[in-house]
Amino acid sequence: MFFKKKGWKAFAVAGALSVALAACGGEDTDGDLGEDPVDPDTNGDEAPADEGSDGAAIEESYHWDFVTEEVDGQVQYEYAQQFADLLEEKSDGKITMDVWEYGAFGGATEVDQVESLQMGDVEFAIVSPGFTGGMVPEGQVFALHFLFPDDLEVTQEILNTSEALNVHLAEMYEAQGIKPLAFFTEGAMQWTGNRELRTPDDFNGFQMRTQESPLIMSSYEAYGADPAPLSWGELYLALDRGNRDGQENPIFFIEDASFHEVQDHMTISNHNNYVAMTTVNPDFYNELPDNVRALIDETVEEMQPIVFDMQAGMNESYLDSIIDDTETPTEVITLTEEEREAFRELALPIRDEFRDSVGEDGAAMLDLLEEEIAAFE
Ligand code: 6CS
Repeated sequence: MFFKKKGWKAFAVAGALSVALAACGGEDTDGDLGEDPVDPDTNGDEAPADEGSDGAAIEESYHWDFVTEEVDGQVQYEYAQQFADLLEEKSDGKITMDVWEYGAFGGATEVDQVESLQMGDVEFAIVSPGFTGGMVPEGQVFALHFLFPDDLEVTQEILNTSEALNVHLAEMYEAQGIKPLAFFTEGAMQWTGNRELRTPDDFNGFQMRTQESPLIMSSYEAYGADPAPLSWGELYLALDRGNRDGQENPIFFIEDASFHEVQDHMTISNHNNYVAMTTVNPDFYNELPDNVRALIDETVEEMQPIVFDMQAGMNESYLDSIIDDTETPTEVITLTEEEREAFRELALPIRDEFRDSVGEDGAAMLDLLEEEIAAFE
């Protein structure tokens, strides 16, 4: 049984957004965005379980594919599984999904998976903006270090409510055949390395593995590193063989992918947070009956607090696993605020690089996002 939490789409800027929400059926059934107790017989809809929230029965059966960039036990895959279960339950078994681990859908890389979504070979995908820098340059806003607040609850609230992201950036993605339905954090990112990373000097000539986005690379070039993109499926071996010196990721991922086993050092830098997007092929989504779309939107909304708690729990417990691992020990250091400041100073000019490279609309989107973030601080 699910109880609706406070509506995550309680957008700060009500006007345009509530229109957008109403159009896609994303409001609570009573039209407000507050907490509503859920009738266990109906999963919170006034209609029975196999009806959409507009009350019309779902007539057809549907079977869809949902690809993720992670594997069993990791945040994205667990999210997609729970999403599929919830949708099946809400639709009384009329909607079922195959959930794919990273690499399982035809051996595709992260970038191939995005292309599968764009072509409609899969209906749903979890996409990390770090792999779409070549397709939607504005999505590189998530590559900017020290942009979002350190407090992840506040960051998630911004991801849920930002007009810059949920309207303007979402439109830019949709124009490229990728429709974001939600943005969620997978946790603060940390560095691992084959040497200690405490100051920008430590990055001098450092072969940093990054995702496939020019601005992620620029961020590390600003620290003096020598970044190069690589799919994460090849990263363990690259770190082990010394083809890459280090990488960035949330703690749960560092541990679960065993990167800590082949890295002697981890730096708690919190220089950024890892954002993922729940996305859908826009043509597929727009052609669905209203009641089916409404059920999808409702499920996306319900998953937001679930995935937040999931990443928080995993990141906390996996830090202990790394610290407690005596067989393949990793020295863990935490940057002081002064040490972080040295990186922040070098990272700030990358925002200008972002503005110069994405054009007027992208620059305006970042301006608005900065204002929204400032309003939370
Ligand atoms: O580093 C990466 O590329 C991977 N990191 C995470 C947290 N999820 C999937 C992604 O491909």
